[in-house]
Amino acid sequence: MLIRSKQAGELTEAQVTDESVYRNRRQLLKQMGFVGLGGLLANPSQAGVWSWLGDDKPEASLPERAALSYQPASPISDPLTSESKVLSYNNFYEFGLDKADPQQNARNFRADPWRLQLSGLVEKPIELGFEDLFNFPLEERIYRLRCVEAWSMVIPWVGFPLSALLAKAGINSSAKYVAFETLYDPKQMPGQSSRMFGGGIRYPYVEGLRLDEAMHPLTILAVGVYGKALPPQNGAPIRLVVPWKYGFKSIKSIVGIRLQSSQPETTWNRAAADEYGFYANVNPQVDHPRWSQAQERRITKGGLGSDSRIATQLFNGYGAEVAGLYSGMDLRRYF
Ligand SMILES: Nc1nc2c(c(=O)[nH]1)N[C@H]1C(S)=C(S)[C@@H](COP(=O)(O)O)O[C@H]1N2
Ligand SMILES: [Mo]
Repeated sequence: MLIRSKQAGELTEAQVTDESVYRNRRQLLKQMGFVGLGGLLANPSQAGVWSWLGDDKPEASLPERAALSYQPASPISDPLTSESKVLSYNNFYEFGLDKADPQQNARNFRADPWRLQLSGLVEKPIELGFEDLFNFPLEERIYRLRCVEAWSMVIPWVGFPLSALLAKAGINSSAKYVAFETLYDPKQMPGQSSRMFGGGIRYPYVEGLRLDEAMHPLTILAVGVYGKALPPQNGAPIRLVVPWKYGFKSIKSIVGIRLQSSQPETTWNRAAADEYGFYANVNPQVDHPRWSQAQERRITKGGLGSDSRIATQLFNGYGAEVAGLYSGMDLRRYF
């Protein structure tokens, strides 16, 4: 992991320093007051400070996440879900089915080096390496995340609009949909090599959006959460976030993005077409065949009695921004 400065190609000392040593330096800097609330801003003038602190001992803990520099979000009225909950209560079947599995089983996941390919109906295909992912102007976005399982969180992501990447490639006029694909690496992702461990879905995990949904300003590619690079369990190094749709649309650890003319297959639709549609817009009036979607359990801190049951909102509360994408569509049929 590394600290990314916004200037392209510029290496900070963190990138050329052994991770465990760097981690301890950061700890020290924090105590010394060099690391502010918003995280350590990547700033070349701080490089000199690192070098004083070269000989502290490594410690064993969860992998440190690199601090990012970004434009902060304006706050929203919903209280944030705690960072520890966001990082420990996950759906990422490649690393197991229980909510606590991804954090445990993805500990040693290697997100660097990475290769993300943008292909299909574009003027110029693009390939991004790990460091390129952090070279877009990063913004914080505080979004509600509503899982189809009827729980929800409020999460401060750091990322950039998907449209910024698509625009770089130049979209062909025949493109109507965008297909996404997660890394396929059964050696690193135990769920991909065991039906029991991985829930029996077909891998790699795939997802898709209509082009206008993909270009919508609320649709982002996230590279961070809570001010730092994504941890593996949340989809490192880059994942989709589409806040008005059920969480399963927000595909993690993406290696492929393809523009195409036909509607892409999606993992959950393939697994159970009567339960999970292509659109998957959050809708309290369209129940899952096996449970109601009228309400949700809002997770804030976690712990006994801290969750609350609240009404689910159409389009997860983003109707003012996105309802126009679906005007004239029967949302029961296109669920
Ligand atoms: N590749 C992949 N992406 C995935 C999933 C998954 O199992 N595999 N789970 C989805 C589901 S069901 C949800 S609710 C969100 C959860 O994101 P979070 O763990 O970061 O909160 O990730 C989505 N993206
Ligand atoms: Mo989900």
